[in-house]
Amino acid sequence: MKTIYSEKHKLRDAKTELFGGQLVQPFERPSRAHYIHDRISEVGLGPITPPNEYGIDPILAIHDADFVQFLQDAWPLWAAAGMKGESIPSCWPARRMSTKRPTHIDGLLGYYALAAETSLTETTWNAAYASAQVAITGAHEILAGNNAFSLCRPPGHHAAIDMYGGYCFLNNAAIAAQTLRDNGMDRVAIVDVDFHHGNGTQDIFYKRDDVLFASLHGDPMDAFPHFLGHADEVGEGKGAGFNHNYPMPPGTIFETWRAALKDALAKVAAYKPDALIVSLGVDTFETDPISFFKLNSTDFTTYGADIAALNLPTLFVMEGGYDIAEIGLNTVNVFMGFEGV
Ligand code: 5XA
Ligand code: ZN
Repeated sequence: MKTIYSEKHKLRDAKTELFGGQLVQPFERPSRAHYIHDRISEVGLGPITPPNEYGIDPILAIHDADFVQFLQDAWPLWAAAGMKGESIPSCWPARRMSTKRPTHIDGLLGYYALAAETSLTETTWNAAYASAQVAITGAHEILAGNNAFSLCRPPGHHAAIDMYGGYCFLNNAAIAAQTLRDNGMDRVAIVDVDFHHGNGTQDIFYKRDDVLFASLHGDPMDAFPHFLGHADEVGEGKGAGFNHNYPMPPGTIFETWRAALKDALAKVAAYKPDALIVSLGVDTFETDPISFFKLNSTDFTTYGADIAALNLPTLFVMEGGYDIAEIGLNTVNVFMGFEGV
């Protein structure tokens, strides 16, 4: 299987994440992609190639133009306001407050952010843009008849039409899905196996029947993003019945998780999509530092084979995973299972 990878991911190298009341080194850091890249080379999974340049239009097919412009303007505005550290939101349009778009950068950050852990930096936009190109290039591999892995960094599944956070800026999987739709595919399914609910992807496709979304994740009562991902969120209007959430409690073991995956895959099979996109996060791993599922390294191989049994053109898009020493092994194990090697 071909991997699409851009060196520009290194431009996303924030120094601060708000975690546990402290500013710490972000869990989402460049070495994540390096370990995955190295493991792919080590096992000879297939070629690793740079993305093509598809420009801004496929991004604007998913995200609001004012939000995309904000991502580019945020750092210059922050610096011009004389701020010293990285750009962190500190106030939000909470219940019964105005939702008018402010002009000051502090207000804009709260307007577009869904969480405070994700600092914006001078080169964040460049990395997010490159990550989206990695996803779009992967979608074009699918259109050409090949399965592929888009080694996206920064990740994307929390980014909504006009919101960033949870380490995500542009929704890579959604942009890839829309690329498939805009190039002749009628139906696309996205299965999100990251530990966290893919709130952004759900939000983007919630009222649509041409992209089915299924997400397996930590119950939002206990886990980020806390305010979306419940089982009763099933889609709306034309999208009713095309959104499937599988929230699971702390300590969930593989057998339980796999039963949920099989249910989700059965729904995908019944939908008869032209292609499958897997939002692949390996933060379901038992020693992930910010998650609470109990999958071991072999389980990743097992569920890779489960996904392969669908026999669909499949694009894997990288999301989370923070046990960095094991991220290469766990990610590539999914592909070993998928390819039956
Ligand atoms: O999939 N999302 C993540 O791994 C990021 C979660 C951020 C929690 N503050
Ligand atoms: Zn995650």
